[in-house]
Amino acid sequence: MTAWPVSRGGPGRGATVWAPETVTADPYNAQTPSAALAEPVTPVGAFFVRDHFGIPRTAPGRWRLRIGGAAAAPFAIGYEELLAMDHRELDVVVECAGNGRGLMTPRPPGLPWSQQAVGCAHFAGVPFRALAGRALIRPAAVEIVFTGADSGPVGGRRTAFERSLPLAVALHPDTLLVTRMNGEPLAPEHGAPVRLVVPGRYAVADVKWLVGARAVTRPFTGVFQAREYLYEASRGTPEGPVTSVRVKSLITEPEPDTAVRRGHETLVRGRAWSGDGEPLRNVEVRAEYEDEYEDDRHRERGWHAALLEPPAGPYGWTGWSYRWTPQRPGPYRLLSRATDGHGETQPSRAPWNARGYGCNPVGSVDVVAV
Ligand SMILES: Nc1nc2c(c(=O)[nH]1)N[C@H]1C(S)=C(S)[C@@H](COP(=O)(O)O)O[C@H]1N2
Ligand SMILES: [Mo]
Repeated sequence: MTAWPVSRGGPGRGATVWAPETVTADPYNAQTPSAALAEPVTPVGAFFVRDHFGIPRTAPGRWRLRIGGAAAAPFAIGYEELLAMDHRELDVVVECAGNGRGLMTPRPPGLPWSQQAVGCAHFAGVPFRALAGRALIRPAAVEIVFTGADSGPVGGRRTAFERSLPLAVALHPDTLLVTRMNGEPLAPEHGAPVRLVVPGRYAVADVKWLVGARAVTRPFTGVFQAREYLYEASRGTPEGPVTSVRVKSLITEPEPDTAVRRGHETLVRGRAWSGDGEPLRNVEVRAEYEDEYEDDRHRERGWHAALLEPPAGPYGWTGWSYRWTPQRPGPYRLLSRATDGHGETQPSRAPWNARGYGCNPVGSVDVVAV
């Protein structure tokens, strides 16, 4: 696992080694430590990992990406050739569609993520569009199917991790074949040597260890497209695929269960983001005293506008802050609520669905005023 020391600063605090918090060992799944979510760019050594199968290791010198299917001029490209092409750099929030599932009741099946299967990285990559142009994709094509080098048994059959994108999304200039994350070559667990990054979509779209891209003339029906990653009202009643990231905010400071001083200003800080490059309209903060917890009658009052930092581009997250002075001694719940340019806002409770996707309730941290 890549991890390196990062000085956290502050009196009495030594260097901290970032490492994701393991959720399952095999396949490897780990979440971003909450302290790392306070960083404007999530360190690679802290970044959450979501793997369905094992991590395939391909030396960059042996890596090939095959582009074909419904295309008049299929071809394969190697790593050096890809590196020599024009790269585009973007800050992108990568969020697992199941992020927050662990907060839903009853708990849907799947990894029990709290709100830490998310991070924001600085990516550099070649727009897929540049390669698609060379392959001369046929007009009949409707989607591109992207294939990872990883595979494993699904229902008794060896299955590769494959996901498709509608042609227009695949050909969007911000859909990237990524070679670098935070200025370094991709780490093995994040898809080395090349992965797809589709800004604004849940991260299941971001196929790691990318080895194939084929144009298809009918919508793809692979397991990870048509059986998994669907919103379902109840088991077996699909309401559509997981696509755009839903608007969300998190509180990163103060930390949960810490003491704040009554009559003194406390800085409440956090991050907010939305999908599809949709700008945030606002982030609001509300402090509830213990007797108001879970009391929906009060829930529409007492929201205060937080100060937004300049956004890190259309797909990054936005830091925000609010100065709060607790008046009474005792337990408080701090809540944060982001609204995007479409007017989409975070619901007060986790929006339940059978597989636990798109869980974006208001951010929440409990503290005690002393
Ligand atoms: N090849 C491959 N790509 C994959 C996956 C996978 O299991 N195999 N998992 C997907 C899911 S569900 C998520 S949330 C992201 C996680 O990216 P990360 O591990 O770099 O954070 O990778 C996506 N790409
Ligand atoms: Mo995911």
